[in-house]
Amino acid sequence: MSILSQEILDQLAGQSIELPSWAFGNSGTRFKVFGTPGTPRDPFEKISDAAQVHRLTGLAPAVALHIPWDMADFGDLAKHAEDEGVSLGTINSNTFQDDDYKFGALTHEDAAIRRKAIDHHLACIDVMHQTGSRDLKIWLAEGSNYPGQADMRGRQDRLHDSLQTIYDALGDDQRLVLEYKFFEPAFYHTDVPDWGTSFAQVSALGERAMVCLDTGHHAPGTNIEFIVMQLLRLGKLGSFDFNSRFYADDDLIVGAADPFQLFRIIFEVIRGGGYLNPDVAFMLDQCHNVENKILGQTRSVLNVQEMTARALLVDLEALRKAQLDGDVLGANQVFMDAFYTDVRPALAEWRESRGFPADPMAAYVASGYQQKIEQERVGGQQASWGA
Ligand code: PSV
Ligand code: MN
Repeated sequence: MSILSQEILDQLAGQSIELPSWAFGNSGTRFKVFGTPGTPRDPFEKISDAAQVHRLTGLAPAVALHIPWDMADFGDLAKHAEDEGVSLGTINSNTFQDDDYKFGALTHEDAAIRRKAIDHHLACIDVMHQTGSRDLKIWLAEGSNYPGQADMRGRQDRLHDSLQTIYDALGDDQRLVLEYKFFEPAFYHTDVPDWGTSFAQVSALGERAMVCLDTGHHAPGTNIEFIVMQLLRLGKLGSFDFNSRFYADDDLIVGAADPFQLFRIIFEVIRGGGYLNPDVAFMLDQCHNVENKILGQTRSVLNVQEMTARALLVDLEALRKAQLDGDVLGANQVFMDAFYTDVRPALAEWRESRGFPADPMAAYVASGYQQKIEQERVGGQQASWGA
């Protein structure tokens, strides 16, 4: 008998994780972006690659776009996605690669530059109407490098005004999710550095404004699962950008650096009613600088599934009893017993029973898809984040 009960398998069957289109393009560090044979040249090829991950795992039915990196005829792109068996998901705005935004975008002192940044978001909302996307995700590269350089209070006030204008332009079934990040590219102050600031800003906008929690955007040692708990408690956790960090915003494969942290986060998602809750989007925000990109994404969704299965294994009754009894080590053991359970054989068996490969990583290698794209995608400009 499987160590995963039918009830747990049913819960796992509903899991979906959105992939970032940019994970399939070239990426790197500020030192070098490496090209790779077979890298997509346009959003259509990115979608085709993302669809492989869904075909192999059944876990990744949607793909997030980044504007303007993924500019296309969006009707055609949505049709292509549908033909490939996936859909278009969150639209990410980009106000971090234009010279005008050197000193800010939505917070800029100059009303004309703020207007330009707002208009970019209105254009993103137009894209959302064409793609059928629900969420507009905003991450701002805004802040200052030296004490005294900027009027932090004024910037916060302008940020509110700009966000309100964008929020008011959303359709009734669309949402704004505001992502925070503690530093980089600004090194002294950042305008949306933490969940509290994001929460304060989105709370002032309205019900359909939520916080996006990128797991890589916290200082070392931060108890991220506490933030997850708090945002769920406040009804403001809109989405995750999953990835791993060792040092800063490394964007490595989720669950690679600290699987136990991913387990703890997912446990709190389940505890707080955020699992299989359409209000909380599970997304990846990763780059694959040196590893195969399709395999990197496949590994990532499998890692999320594995830690979800383990988190669902926590014996909640026993845990609660130990907590109420003040049994510190007993409670911890219940928690750790679930974490240490190897669910991989049970998941492989279950995958096969549903018509997916037991080992999606090996199945990709054997599929010949990689050789095919390396042969076919010759010439043109490989997609990249353009850094
Ligand atoms: C910023 O570091 C970020 O996490 C934001 O989500 C961006 O949209 C994404 O990375 C891609 O650059
Ligand atoms: Mn992110």
